[in-house]
Amino acid sequence: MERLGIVGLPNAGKSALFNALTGGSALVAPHPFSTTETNVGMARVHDPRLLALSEMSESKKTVPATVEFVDIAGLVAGASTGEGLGNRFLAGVREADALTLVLRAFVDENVVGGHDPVDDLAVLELELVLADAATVESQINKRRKAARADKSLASEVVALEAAEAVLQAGTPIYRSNLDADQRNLLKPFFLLTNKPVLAVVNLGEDQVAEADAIVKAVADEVAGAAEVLGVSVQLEAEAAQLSDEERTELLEGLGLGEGALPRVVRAAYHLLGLRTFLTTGDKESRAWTLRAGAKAPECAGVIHSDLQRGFIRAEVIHWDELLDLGSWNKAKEVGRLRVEGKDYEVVDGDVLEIRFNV
Ligand SMILES: Nc1nc2c(ncn2[C@@H]2O[C@H](COP(=O)(O)OP(=O)(O)OP(=O)(O)O)[C@@H](O)[C@H]2O)c(=O)[nH]1
Ligand SMILES: [Mg+2]
Repeated sequence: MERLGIVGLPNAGKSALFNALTGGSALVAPHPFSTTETNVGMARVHDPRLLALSEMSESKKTVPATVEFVDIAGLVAGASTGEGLGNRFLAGVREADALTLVLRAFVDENVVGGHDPVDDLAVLELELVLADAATVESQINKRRKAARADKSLASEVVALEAAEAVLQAGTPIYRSNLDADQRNLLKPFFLLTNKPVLAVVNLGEDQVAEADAIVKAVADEVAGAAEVLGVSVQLEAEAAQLSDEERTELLEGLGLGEGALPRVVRAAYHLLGLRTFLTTGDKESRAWTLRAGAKAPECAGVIHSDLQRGFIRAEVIHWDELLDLGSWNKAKEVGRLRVEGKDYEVVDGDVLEIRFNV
């Protein structure tokens, strides 16, 4: 299961964000290093397609897809050499498949720490870069030797050398000029800055008017290498406690629409390379998670291992086409259900019914 690590300086609001996303109850406190052990939780992916299908089928149950978030100990300068909770921090980051960097912008004199998100980003990235530089240094000579005996490793050494150069220049791999092939070749080394990144700027409730400018400063800095979202974490955490109606009223009243949390979850889901297929019926409509590129039997296996083992074929229709037709039976009647075999690559938004025999 892929997981998204929540990373940031102490008091950036990581645990507050984690709680708001997952409904968890991680300790949130105004002193540094409140979090010592990682907290793991699931966030629901808000998906209007699922809601529409559920309504169409008059489903008794509606089950959204979920994505796993991990709240990690805070980082301070020197973490790469074990300062603060450095080792726990690095272990937490290493186990994550992608990172959400929480950058603090909110001003609160009762909460220790700075409030320049671009500064936060620089401190975080420096430690991650230093840790990666140490990893590359410890590996590169071994891999050079191995490549003398096995010519197929030459491209890996080239990728390591490219990584060494950008890291020495202080650049995280995710923002470097290394291409996708080189970044893939580096996967076995579990470099921290080779993971995809989403930046969340934690805005104060009083910063709504300046929000765009604050977020833009971070976006300019990362120059397209990461999505950057502004979230008023505390405000949205409070909103998350309310009933659906009260929440909508509060957030829309502040001009925040549905709020930023659903966007954070969707961005995280995509960053992890996750996609959704759907099933719908009167009992249940459900969103299921697949990895980009997965074929029909693998998706059947997400529902139940028997469905993969005994897979015969899938009946498939894209969600919007099904919605236009109004029901699964109608789609069948007018011959719009496609029959797909075991080589069919399921795409995001497909609605499936699996035929199987065990
Ligand atoms: N004013 C304001 N305070 C916030 C906001 N987000 C978090 N805080 C406060 O900041 C403090 C730290 O929040 P946490 O979520 O514990 O921070 P953390 O990043 O998990 O911190 P560590 O676990 O210590 O690394 C708490 O007192 C929160 O109430 C915000 O958007 N506005
Ligand atoms: Mg915390």
